[in-house]
Amino acid sequence: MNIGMVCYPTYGGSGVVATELGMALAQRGWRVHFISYAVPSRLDRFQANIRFHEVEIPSYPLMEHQLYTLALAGKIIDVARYEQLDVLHVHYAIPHAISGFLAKHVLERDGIPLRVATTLHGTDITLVGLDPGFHPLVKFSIEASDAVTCVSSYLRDRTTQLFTDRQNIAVIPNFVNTTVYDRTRYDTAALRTQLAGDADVVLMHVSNFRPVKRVTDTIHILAAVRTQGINACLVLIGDGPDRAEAEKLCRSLSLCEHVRFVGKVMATAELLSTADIFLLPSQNESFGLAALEALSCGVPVVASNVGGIPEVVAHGQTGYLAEPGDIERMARYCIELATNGTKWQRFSNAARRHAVERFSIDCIVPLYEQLYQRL
Ligand code: GMT
Repeated sequence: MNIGMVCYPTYGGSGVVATELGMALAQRGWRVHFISYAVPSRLDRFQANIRFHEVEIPSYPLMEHQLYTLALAGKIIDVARYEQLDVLHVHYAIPHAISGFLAKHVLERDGIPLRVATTLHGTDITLVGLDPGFHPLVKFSIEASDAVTCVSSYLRDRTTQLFTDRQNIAVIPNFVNTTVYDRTRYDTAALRTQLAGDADVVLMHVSNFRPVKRVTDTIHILAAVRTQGINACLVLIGDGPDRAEAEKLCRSLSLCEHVRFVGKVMATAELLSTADIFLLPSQNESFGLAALEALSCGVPVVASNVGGIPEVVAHGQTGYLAEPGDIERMARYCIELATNGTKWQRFSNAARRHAVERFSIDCIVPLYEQLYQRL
């Protein structure tokens, strides 16, 4: 089967999931065609069965704004026609599902059938899709897709509350490559020293530093942990709009020497494997893929009790959850894990087990395969 995979190529969860899915499918014998305006960040090497098709956006003096939605539809039509796509899988509703719909109907006129599956990831439903200008389009694209999936039950419920009474929306949770995200694979001692110096406890956070991630909360948590006499440091991986504010906060709290800004790194498994606790204090999160990757590396997670996070992190077993913004409680949970080695080990083992048993490629990718077969 030939599968077209449309996603954002940038540093973000939906693109990561699409890329990991495409790579897993290719390994299982499917032919996968990625379609985007740049090579997805995790598609970092040649792989048999995978092709990348770049969407080029034409410019003309008359057009002040780029026509990405149309350029993408045009590229989908081209790839579907010449590579004989059976299924198009679009990740993130805006504008991918609209481009997919357009392409499908253009092809239909030429007698070429193309089935479109849409996976909703988060802010396409909870934030961007709610813009009054986008809402009718997102609603339409959900209803017009041949299949729709959501990455958590929470997101499916929000989708039906906010957009549609469509019944057959499947929940297919995100997954993690538990072979790559496995701390026993890496000899992390030297890396940990490079990242964290002589710190006894390494807190870590990975995100795109958008306001919804509440990155500055991680710095306040570090401050609260350190006031208890714990020699902790914080490693921040990623970049985005709130980085400058986070750096400023470190300076004002005199924490610069204990906070390491790593910037954007695509291969996070080895870095995560050096951490003791992963922090995800988001305001909202439909799933929390970074938390799952941490769990797979045996890193307990302290996170917000919002959205789909409780479907990923089991409170009191693989980590702890608190209300968003409750820095004091999150810090208390970190201190508990940092000062009780037996408990930390128990949580770490449970975290790894939870990831392997519930969210591995073997558990989740067949659900997508069944969906494609059905389409
Ligand atoms: O940040 C987003 O909302 C977009 C998306 C992305 O591309 O980064 O993230 C969402 O999708 C991820 C993958 O399914 C989920 O793990 C994130 O929880 C979700 N982000 C939010 O809901 C804020």
